[in-house]
Amino acid sequence: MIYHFLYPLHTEISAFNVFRYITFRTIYVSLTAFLICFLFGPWVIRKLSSLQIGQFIRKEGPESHFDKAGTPTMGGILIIFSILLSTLLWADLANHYIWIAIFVAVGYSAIGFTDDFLMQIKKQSKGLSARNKFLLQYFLGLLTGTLLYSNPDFSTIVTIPFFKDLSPDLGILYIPFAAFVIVGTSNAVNLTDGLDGLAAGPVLIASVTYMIFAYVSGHARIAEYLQITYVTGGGEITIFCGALAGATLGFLWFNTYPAQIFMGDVGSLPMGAILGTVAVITKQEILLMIVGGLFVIEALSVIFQVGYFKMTSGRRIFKMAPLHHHFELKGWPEPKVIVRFWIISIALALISMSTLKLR
Ligand code: 57M
Repeated sequence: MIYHFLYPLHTEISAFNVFRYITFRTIYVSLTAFLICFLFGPWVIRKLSSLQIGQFIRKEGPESHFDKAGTPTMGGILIIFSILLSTLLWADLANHYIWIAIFVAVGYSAIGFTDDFLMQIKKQSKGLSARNKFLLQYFLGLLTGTLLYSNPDFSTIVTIPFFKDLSPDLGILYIPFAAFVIVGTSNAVNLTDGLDGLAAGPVLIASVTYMIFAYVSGHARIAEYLQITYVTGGGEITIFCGALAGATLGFLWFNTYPAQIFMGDVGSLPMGAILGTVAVITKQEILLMIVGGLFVIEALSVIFQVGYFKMTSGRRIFKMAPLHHHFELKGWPEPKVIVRFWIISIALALISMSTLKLR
């Protein structure tokens, strides 16, 4: 709203011309989202505690987690509220990519909220069945892919990192491809959210990385110089990445070890889905495998563990999957696992940015 109300006044007050700049609005959407989480966090923690929405800890997990039982969860409600409010304040609401990102955030947080509600409030420890959760996620992913495909300005080519001349055009198959990216990232972030701040840190790093990708791909001259796909109107998604980064940073203030609050599926599912959607909009879909490489590693550790477990009737590759539990059971203190995984995420983000030049 601020953009729509104040920028037009720049003819009378020249200083308001600054509201047209994506860089300026990205800084302030990030600060706004951060402050909303930082200021409302303590109240939300108290409210969730008073409502007794505390984390149920499964007995199969690492023993070190047992004393986490009862930690307030579903803190993702605050994250999503912060992202939506700050975006509505600072983004150009005439931009259709902004509304697609809002649609994904709301849709996936609704799935996560339902899962958390069944698990944490109705005490149905399994929550939504894996099948129903996946079907709902994929339906939303296909809807999002269709919304993008129906936009004549949106390109259906897939950018392959390092190979600037290799850009296959998927045509209508881009719809299921986009759904796969969004659903896969959503579940990978969900699996990663198993230690204090372990998901929030890499989501923060990935959202800052895609903030840069969105800005350069939405800027005609820079996109041409870098020889990357120019996305008409895609630059506004920089603002949404800023909102995600700010909200995640604010939430991390309370979710860092020892966590006072967990985000719940209501936070992890939309965070991953937003990253997947931003990767699709900015035409850096495959690069997400590097930017979000930690999420990929965590998800693959589960796939290999479950597959090997079934093939060998009970033998394991890791002490426990996802990978963060393996290191916990090897004796690494939780903070050591968390910060080392963050370091890996930062390194992967830097490598992904280098691919913009290595083409
Ligand atoms: C998402 N959820 C955390 C919290 C968070 C197939 C299998 C790999 C599925 C997987 C699974 O259930 N994943 C669900 C991960 C859970 O966190 C809650 O869930 C939200 C995110 N969706 O916001 O509300 C637990 O993680 C811990 N946690 C923290 N700090 C945080 O900031 O300490 C979370 C956030 C919380 C808390 O303990 O309760 C989770 O781990 O479930 N299952 C697993 O990951 C299980 N692994 C497993 O079964 N491995 C087997 C399989 C693969 C064959 C094996 O390796 O042998 C582990 N998770 C649990 N117990 N809870 C181990 C068993």
